[in-house]
Amino acid sequence: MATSKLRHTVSLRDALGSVGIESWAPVRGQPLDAWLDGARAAVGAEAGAWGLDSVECAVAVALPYDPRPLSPPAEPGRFGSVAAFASEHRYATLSRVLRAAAARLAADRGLPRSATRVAVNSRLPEKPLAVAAGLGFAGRSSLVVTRDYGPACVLGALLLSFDPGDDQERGALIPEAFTPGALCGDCRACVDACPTGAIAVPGAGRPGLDLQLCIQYWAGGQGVDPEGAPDTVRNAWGSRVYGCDICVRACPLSAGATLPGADGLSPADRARALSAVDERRPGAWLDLGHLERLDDPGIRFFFRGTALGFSWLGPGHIRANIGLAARMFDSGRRRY
Ligand code: B12
Ligand code: SF4
Ligand code: SF4
Repeated sequence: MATSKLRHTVSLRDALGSVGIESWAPVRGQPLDAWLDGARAAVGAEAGAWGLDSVECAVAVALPYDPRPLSPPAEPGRFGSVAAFASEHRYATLSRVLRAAAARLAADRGLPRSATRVAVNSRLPEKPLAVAAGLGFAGRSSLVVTRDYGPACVLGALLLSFDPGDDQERGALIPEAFTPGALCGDCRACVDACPTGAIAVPGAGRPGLDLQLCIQYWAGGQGVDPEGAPDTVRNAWGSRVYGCDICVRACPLSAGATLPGADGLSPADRARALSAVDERRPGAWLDLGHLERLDDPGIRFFFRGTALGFSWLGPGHIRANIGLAARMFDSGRRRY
């Protein structure tokens, strides 16, 4: 798309920096075309709504978080945990700041807002875009291990129907970066840490992640019933209400998100400061007794606007997660 001004004053770096994004990289040319082909296949009829045919530059973005466990509240009670990516609504925060950056880029070029699209936890292939951009490589856990934060980050994409120019590309590391585990070397920390054996042992034949064994597949997967999870998963459930931080926490490269800089703040601390007050819900610890007493409208109200409020995760699913967490808590199996 041609811009209405010959010169612009707001670069990609300005726009993303002004909203607090520290890790990002653009994809253009042939790598972008290859990604767009995959994206069209992934979203099918929604390709038009995403404006995929007019994308000239796609920017992959990572927002870090701290995956380490917080101590449960000191007061007596039965508490269930929510994983770090969802205890505060990181997807909402990233989406909001990217929309602000996109609006600034478009306005500076005299373009309508529709010249930009933002994708966060969407149906678009966000992990392959991050790898194509050179933000990181596909880890054994199947998560993108970013250079800056390891897997301890959520990902997003800014799709632009113009080329913002002037910013350097990193480019994918090497083709192997797209194959889960190929660049992990001898490390198998996530394989060993996963409580259900969901992550393939190197050289064992079975590739990637076994979804049927992943706790979060059953806690947050679309259309699955957590009560139907295999015993291996139910026995390792702990008192989780939603999410599992174990493979992220185990990765040595996640230290990049939590190591404090000279000012005492880590990238995860700075990213957390971007959250609006209403994005800091539902919190890392939830009172299981209270949740067990809620009816469906009560559950909907409690989780509205949080990462557990997505339409596909109805109150019945959340109630089943709560029931499993409460049973595990009461039987003393409280691993988080
Ligand atoms: C469905 C989904 C899940 C499912 C299935 C995950 C899976 N690994 O298959 C469940 C519910 C289990 C899940 C769990 C989690 N998820 Co999730 N999930 C998604 C979602 C919405 C879609 C992914 C998907 O299935 N796409 C469709 C398939 C066909 O595409 P694909 O995964 O890219 O795989 C294809 C190819 O790309 C290739 N491939 C396979 N694996 C990989 C890995 C890489 C890196 C590459 C390049 C290619 C590749 O083979 C596939 C066939 O073509 C994405 C958002 C998104 N749009 O990517 C988040 C996303 C992957 N999840 C995310 C997170 C944070 C998590 C959890 C850590 C949350 C938690 N704490 O509980 C766990 C981690 C579990 C794990 N070890 O993967 C982040 C990952 C961030 C990162 N650094 O990588 C994402 C990107 C959301 C976001 N925007 O930040 N998730
Ligand atoms: S999210 Fe939990 S259960 Fe799933 S692969 Fe990671 S460690 Fe294993
Ligand atoms: S923990 Fe090790 S094996 Fe797993 S993704 Fe990180 S680097 Fe790769």
